[in-house]
Parts: sequence; structure tokens; C-alpha cells
Amino acid sequence: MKKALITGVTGQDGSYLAELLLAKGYEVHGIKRRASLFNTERIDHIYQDPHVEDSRFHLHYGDLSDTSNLNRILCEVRPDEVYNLGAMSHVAVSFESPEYTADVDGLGTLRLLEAIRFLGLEKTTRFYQASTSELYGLVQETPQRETTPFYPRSPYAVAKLYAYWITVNYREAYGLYACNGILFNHESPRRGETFVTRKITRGLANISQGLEQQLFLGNLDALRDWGHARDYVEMQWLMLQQDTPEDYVIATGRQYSVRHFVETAARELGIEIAWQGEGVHERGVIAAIHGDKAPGVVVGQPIVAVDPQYFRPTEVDTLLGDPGKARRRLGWEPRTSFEAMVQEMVAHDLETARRHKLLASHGYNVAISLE
Ligand code: NDP
Ligand code: GDR
Repeated sequence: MKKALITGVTGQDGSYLAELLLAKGYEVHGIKRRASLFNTERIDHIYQDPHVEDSRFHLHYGDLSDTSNLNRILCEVRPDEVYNLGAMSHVAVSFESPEYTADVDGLGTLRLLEAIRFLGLEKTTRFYQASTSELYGLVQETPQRETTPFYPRSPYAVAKLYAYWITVNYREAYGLYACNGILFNHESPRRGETFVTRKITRGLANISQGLEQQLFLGNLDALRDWGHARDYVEMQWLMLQQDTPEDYVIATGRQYSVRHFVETAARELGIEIAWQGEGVHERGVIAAIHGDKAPGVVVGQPIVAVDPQYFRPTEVDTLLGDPGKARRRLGWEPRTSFEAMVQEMVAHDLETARRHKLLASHGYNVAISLE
């Protein structure tokens, strides 16, 4: 039975990857952080009681900033595959906490690689690094492929640049089977609530039920290549199953604006939006309502507004990936269309909003945290 260790197992990708590896018969070990509240919601459905003898899913307390902790976990588990998905992954927050981001996202990767080397596992343990399209930042070529030069535009992207190169260096210096997956944005109903896609689907679903009035966003013109996380974790696994370790871009090859995402999600709720104003004065107003999915709104009501607090000091305006190498070498294709992904996210958040509305109507206090 193969053993895998996943950092960031409690995150969006970690949860889908753990599911995939368990389905493939792996023994899966995940590192979770200690928190004052439970933080395992995304993996609770695959939790296995450690007291049961043939349990194949094990969680370890740990942190990418803690060298001795990582050394000990690696020494105990001796995994065949390590997936380094753990990170402070929010680009805007990285401007607020640049040093922490560098420590966890940059040096955290080095700590794991050093632990593998120190324990003499470099010939037996394969390593996946969660690299990112944010490395391209101020883009030098469109579409972006494996050979496109990097130009990071945030403390997050700069930390990930170090992680990318240290992974390449350990591959070349020590013969470690190590790969960078340069993944473009990928989303799902499990996406963190403060990333723009989930913020939109959750916000509009709440508005549709009358639980919120308005959704405040930053740059509506940003262009992204959005795929589904479930499709992308398959590539993370595939990359570690080849004869030689290589780096791959994972993307859909299609690009949409944040504004288009808002319109698509609204349409799923039966709402047509008309845009008014420009720049920081731009807002989305309900132009028409179809069906009865949005009882909490009326035509003419403004439901989206731009708030400059969500602008970033340096923005990544446009990203569009070329997944040609992944298709040719690994036969990988994204399976979920943009529309199907938005539909799934809206359906999930609408169900939650309806549940909250029902609870509120029975006198329960439902606190909705806004970003
Ligand atoms: P999430 O933010 O959903 O998950 C991040 C995970 O890292 C969580 O489990 C989090 O724990 C954990 N983590 C945060 N800080 C630490 C730390 N100091 N030590 C150990 N673990 C920590 O991210 P995604 O699942 O979306 O992304 C997975 C990886 O892929 C990340 O590295 C991200 O930067 C990268 N990436 C993501 C893309 C995307 O579009 N989703 C695209 C390209 C790259 P907790 O739950 O406790 O917060
Ligand atoms: P990104 O994702 O920065 O690409 O990083 P995010 O969803 O945060 O932003 C995408 C674009 O939307 C614009 N935007 C807003 N973003 C947020 N979060 N909130 C808003 O209100 C808002 N309004 C507009 C942003 O300016 C940006 O242009 C994600 C993360 O998962 C990284 O970890 C990963 O490496 C990259 O994707 C690929």
C-alpha cells in the first residue's frame, strides 16, 4: 500500500486530493494546524476513526513553520509521496503578512525538502510542489506556458517563486523526484469564502434569499483562467506517477473577467444584472428576475458595488494558461466547464442560504460573516 503525506489537507485541494488517494487505495497522512475551533470541515466526511484497525486516513498536528515537527512527521510516516499544498494562500492577505507568507510558503517548502534529504528519503520519496500562475504576475507572454518568464506581483507570489526554484534545485542537485504543478485558479464549493469566486456565489445566494443586501468587490476587470479543483488534483497525482519528474502548467485555456463571473452566477439565480457607472462608482443593479430562486430581491435593487479596499497594491490583471504539455504528455483534460463549475458553486451556496433563512424564520440567530 502506497503512503502519501499531504500538507494543507484541511484546505480545498487537500480535501479533494485526500479523497482521490483514498479511493486509489493509498494510506493517507495529513498535516493539520492546531486551531481554537474545529478546522476539519472539508475532510470530516472522509474521517476514519484512528482506533479502527484498518484506518487508512491519519491526521498529524503540525505547521510548515516548524522544522522539528516536519522532520518528526516525515521520519514516522516515511511517505512514498509528499504533496506540499499547505500555504498562506491569499494574495491580498500576503500584502498584510509578507514575512509570515515568506516563512510558510517559501521556507516551509525548503524545510520539507531538507527533511526528505536529511532522512535519506531522496531516492524513495516523490515530492509535489503547489506552484501557481501567480508566478507569471505581470505577464510576459500569452498564453502562459512552462517556459514563460516569471514576474511575481505580490509577497505571496515572490514566496512561491522561491518554493518553485528550490524544488527545481533539489531535483537537479540530489536527484529527488520533485515536480512543480503550475496551477491556474481552481475553484469549487469548498473554495475559501474570501476568494473572489466563492465570495460571489455565497454573496449572491445570500442576497437572493434576503439575508444580505449588497456584495462589495474590488477589480471587476481582472481576467482569470478558472478550472475545477476536483479536476486539478488528478494532475497533482499524475505528475508523481511518471518516469521522469517535470513541471506542468494546469489550466483550462479559457479566460473570463470577474464581472462575467458575477453575471454567470447571478443568471444561475435567475437574476439579470445591468452595470452602471465606472471605476470605483461602478455597480450592478438587478435588471430582471426570472423564476423564483431569488425571492429576496426586487428589480432596480443594487446588488454589487465596487469597494477600493479590495484593490491590491500591485494587481495581476490577466492570466491565461496553455495546458498543452499536460494534454500531450499525460493525456490530461479539464472535465468541468466554467458554466458547470459556477452552477455547482451557486447550487451549494443557495442551499446553505435557504437553510439559514429557514433557521432565521424560526427565531434562530444566524450570523453571516461578510468579507
Ligand atoms: P487553501 O487556502 O484552501 O488551503 C491551504 C491549506 O494550507 C489549509 O489546509 C491551511 O490550513 C494550510 N496552511 C496554512 N498555513 C499553514 C501553515 N503555516 N502550516 C501548515 N499548513 C498551513 O488553499 P488551496 O487548497 O486552494 O490551495 C492549495 C495550494 O495550492 C496552496 O499552496 C495554494 O497556494 C496553491 N495554489 C492554489 C490555487 C488555487 O486556485 N486554489 C492555484 C495555484 C496554487 P487551515 O485549514 O488550518 O487554514
Ligand atoms: P487570486 O484569487 O488572487 O487569483 O489567487 P482571488 O480569487 O483572491 O482573486 C482573483 C481576482 O479577483 C479580483 N477581485 C477580488 N478578489 C478577492 N479575493 N476579493 C474581492 O472582493 C475581489 N474583487 C475583485 C482580484 O483582485 C484578483 O484579480 C488565487 C489563490 O488561490 C492563490 O493561492 C493561487 O495561487 C492563485 O489563485 C492562482
